Amino acid sequence: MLTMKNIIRDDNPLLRVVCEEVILPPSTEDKQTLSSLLEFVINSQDPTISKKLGLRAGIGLAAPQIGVTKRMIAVHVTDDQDILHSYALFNPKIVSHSVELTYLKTGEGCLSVDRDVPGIVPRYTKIRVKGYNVDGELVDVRLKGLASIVFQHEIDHLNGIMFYDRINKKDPLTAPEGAVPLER
Ligand code: K1U
Ligand code: NI
Repeated sequence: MLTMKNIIRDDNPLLRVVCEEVILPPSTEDKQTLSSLLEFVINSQDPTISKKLGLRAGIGLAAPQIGVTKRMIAVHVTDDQDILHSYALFNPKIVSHSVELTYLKTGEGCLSVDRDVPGIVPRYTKIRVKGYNVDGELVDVRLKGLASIVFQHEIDHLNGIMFYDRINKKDPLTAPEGAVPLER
């Protein structure tokens, strides 16, 4: 079972690696790694388990954050309509996206970053993602709102990109023209 000890921090160069595709059908080891990512995120949202294990609550996690530089992510997030978006995917890929941009009004956090980094992180409002579940079956999903933002944050990890790389350094709190703020 993963704990905070398994999560590397942003001084670790592994978070800057462009991760390798997972060979499908997945090996038993890759399946275990993928399942452990989702298990961590679910555990981190359970008050009893997270207190016992000392977990920081998360809504997503990517394999490089546990030092595994392979293309695997987990997302477990409930949207504003109380719909749960729970996914564990190999080789997730954004196949299309909206022109419109959005951003979280409160900014983004990251389990690999132990400090607050204020600033607007522009994201696509809507995305379509294809990937493969733990059994190696194709998953094709359309996402909007917070789930879309979390997917983009996790897929960025697979490309060695941190959320603060996307904050405008000269003007961190000015949104791109037309970008729609999202409250959560
Ligand atoms: O990738 C990660 O480090 C996880 C990260 C995902 C994320 C957060 C915010 C915007 C985009 C992606 C987190 O989960 S940080 C914790 C967090 O934001 C949160 C935790 C519990 C409830 C609600 C939010
Ligand atoms: Ni992160």
